[in-house]
Amino acid sequence: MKTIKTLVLASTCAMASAGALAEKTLNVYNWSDYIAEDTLANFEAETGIKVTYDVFDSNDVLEAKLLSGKTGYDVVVPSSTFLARQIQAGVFLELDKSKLPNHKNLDPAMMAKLATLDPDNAHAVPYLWGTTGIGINVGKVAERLGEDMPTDTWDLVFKPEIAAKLADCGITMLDAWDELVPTALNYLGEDPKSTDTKLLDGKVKDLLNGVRPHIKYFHSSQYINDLANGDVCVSVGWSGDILQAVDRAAEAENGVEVAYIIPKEGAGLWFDMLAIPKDASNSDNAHAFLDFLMRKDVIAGVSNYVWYPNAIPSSKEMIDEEITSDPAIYPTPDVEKNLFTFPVYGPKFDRAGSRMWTALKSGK
Ligand code: N2P
Repeated sequence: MKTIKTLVLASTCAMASAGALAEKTLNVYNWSDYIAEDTLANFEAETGIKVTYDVFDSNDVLEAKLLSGKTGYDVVVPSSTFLARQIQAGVFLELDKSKLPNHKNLDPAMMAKLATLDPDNAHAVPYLWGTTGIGINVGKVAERLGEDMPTDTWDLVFKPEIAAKLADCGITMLDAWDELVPTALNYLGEDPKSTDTKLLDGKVKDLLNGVRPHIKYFHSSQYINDLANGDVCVSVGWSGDILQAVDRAAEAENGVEVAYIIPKEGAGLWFDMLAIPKDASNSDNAHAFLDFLMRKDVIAGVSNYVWYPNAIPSSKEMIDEEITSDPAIYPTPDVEKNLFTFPVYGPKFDRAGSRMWTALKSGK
């Protein structure tokens, strides 16, 4: 009898401490190079919540985990167009806004736009946003194309005779067909939001196949260091990541000068969203983390570190002027006119797009 009581007591204690542990943990899955050095430590120090932090560099990878139904994560960061169809698939918790007092800090105009993808902004809040343009090694590109050749054009990566001249120093592309296809469509003078599979398997595929021999690799994070070290010289990439390369090269004083370009033909604009998967075991902690990231000092620290703008207008005064005054980061109305958003793809075009991309990458 005594033994049984002790056992019961022991297991009750074990359960209680497991509960306490669960209450103090948070599993976050975010893009790589997408948070300040001290953000997580500051959150842990303020809340006592221990964060386990994993990174990805592809919406497809995140989506596969979300659709499997068991992510093991409490906070994830899909781009808004992916978020829209993931909401339809029912993978997120509805946010409890009573646990998000800093929600009022979000930019109302941006929230109104995002509500077209997430009605009532019920499932997500914006984290950071940016554009998909081109990073170049200024010196090496000028050596190959001549000082007078304009670099503010997608010709650098989409025109075979120009790409051929740059191939020896390395052209790279994001491994994200959902961004490259609209970018190619826009370059071709078509609607970047088109979901016409004839266009995809015709003009778009031909354009990409035409430059395929000149592409060194398709990857969505390696190019930051490669650009900074001078190992590649033209990368289709994300604004803040290329600006991190600019910064890393300058810090290294290695003679490499990197620049970020929003080409004159236009570039894609996207928003990355914080959301809580339905299987989250620590949803209160997830809300606490979202709320922390909507504090102006916290998110200003992130923007200062990763060179991406955020969705909290009052944080702007705490962001380095070097960043807020750069039209490639905070697009001026003139630049904005040239930006387009990506479509939300349905299953048919999604299958066609990834099939085309897989074939392209393998050189078929
Ligand atoms: C972070 C890049 C995230 C931007 N390195 C892609 N949406």
